[in-house]
Amino acid sequence: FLVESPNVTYSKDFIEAKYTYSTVHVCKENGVTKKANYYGSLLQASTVCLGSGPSGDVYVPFRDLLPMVHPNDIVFDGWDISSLNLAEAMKRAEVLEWPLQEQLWPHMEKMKPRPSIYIPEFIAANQEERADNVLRGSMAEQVEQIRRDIRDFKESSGVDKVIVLWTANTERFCDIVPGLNDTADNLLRAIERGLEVSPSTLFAVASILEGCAYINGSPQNTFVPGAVELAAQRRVFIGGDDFKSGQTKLKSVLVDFLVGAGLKTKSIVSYNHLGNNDGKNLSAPQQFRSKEISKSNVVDDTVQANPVLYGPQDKPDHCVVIKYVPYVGDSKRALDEYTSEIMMGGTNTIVIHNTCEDSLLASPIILDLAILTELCQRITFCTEADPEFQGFHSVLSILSFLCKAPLVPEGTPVVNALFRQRSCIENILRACLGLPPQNHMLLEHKMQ
Ligand code: NAI
Ligand code: DG6
Repeated sequence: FLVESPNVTYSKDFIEAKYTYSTVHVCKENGVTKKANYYGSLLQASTVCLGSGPSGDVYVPFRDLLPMVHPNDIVFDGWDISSLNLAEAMKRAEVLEWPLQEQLWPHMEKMKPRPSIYIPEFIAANQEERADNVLRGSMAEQVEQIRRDIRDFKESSGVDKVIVLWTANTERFCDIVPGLNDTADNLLRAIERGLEVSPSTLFAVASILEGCAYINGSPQNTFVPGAVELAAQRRVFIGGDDFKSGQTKLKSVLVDFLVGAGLKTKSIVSYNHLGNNDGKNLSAPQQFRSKEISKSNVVDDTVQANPVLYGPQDKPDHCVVIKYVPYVGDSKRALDEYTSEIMMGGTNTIVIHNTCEDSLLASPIILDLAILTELCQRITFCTEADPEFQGFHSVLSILSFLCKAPLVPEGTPVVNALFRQRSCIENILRACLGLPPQNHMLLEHKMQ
């Protein structure tokens, strides 16, 4: 063949070609390396407006409103029915990128979970294969061991306080049975006799008896009436239930916006699929049911607050679907459709598709829960009518912002709307400083 080109000439002895060579030189600029942060933490990564100064509004980090524990100062310990050390567990979870895992490995591999209480019928049967780190003995003996573990951790770590948080598998709901779990005494007796008490409730009892606050990050009814009564008797904080991390957090904003704007939301359909171990456990019907209940009640208070739109029996259709799809791993997909009625027979449909690492949304919430609980342990207040200083009720409803199904003292209102929940925390912390609540009126800017 012959190349016909102005850049190529043929002679008797040579082929001469003019060729422009290009390649790519890459150099790393300083400052592009990722740094650790606490994004997603209300306390560490969000701000509050203190008020106005000469050059406009003044914002401070939430964490600076009052003296709070810094997450870097928290010492961690825990239990797991799986014996893997935390480095191996991190590898199995496939959440963090490999270079990050390599950096964390030497720190994580030294941490090994303590053996835990395993009662197979409370979680999915598909979890059995990982249960190789379990306590033996009677139920009462196992609770005693958990109490010893808490004391041992407190002593060996030298920490000032211990807060216990359930972030283990979702369990099935427990029946509330008179004589079994309806009072503190009955619950303690049921443990002595080895009757039906869930592992998460056994941990709650052990923590409360050790005087440690206990938070439930999962949806099941860990706080049976007997556990709530025990916490009140011992003046120990309990909080929950179920971390409010992604789809539900958005729902508690969006429905508040729709109904608050006078649009009549008629149908909410929420699909999720995920492929992490949480998804695997939730693929069993009873565990899914716990999560379905927790995810479903989140719009109730907003709907009930608007009798202009909704009659007493009237509420939107609300459907929650969760499917286990191993391929997507921790990268959970949440697909939502909100349909509302608008003026003159019109319909407004909003569709959302959210993809996010499930675990990385939950982790900062865990820190916030512990740090806020610790702060609340140091707050007391009194009124003119009741001048004796007292702390918060043992059911710590100020944690609602962080929970899908907020636990509140009996007979008190449940608030799900996210920004009402946030204002509650902000205004209580402001009150501790003698600052008035944020009213957003900005009257000074509305005068002639
Ligand atoms: P996971 O399945 O990855 O981790 C749960 C761990 O608990 C496993 O290592 C398992 O071996 C262990 N476990 C099971 N039973 C135990 C017991 N009796 N004692 C001690 N350890 C036990 O689940 P993931 O994703 O960490 O979620 C944990 C909980 O938090 C689940 O209930 C989940 O529904 C809830 N949650 C998670 C959110 C998220 O990750 N975005 C958000 C909201 C709630
Ligand atoms: C599927 O919904 C799995 C669940 O455990 C969720 O990942 C978790 O509860 C978070 O739910 P949400 O609704 O706050 O995103």
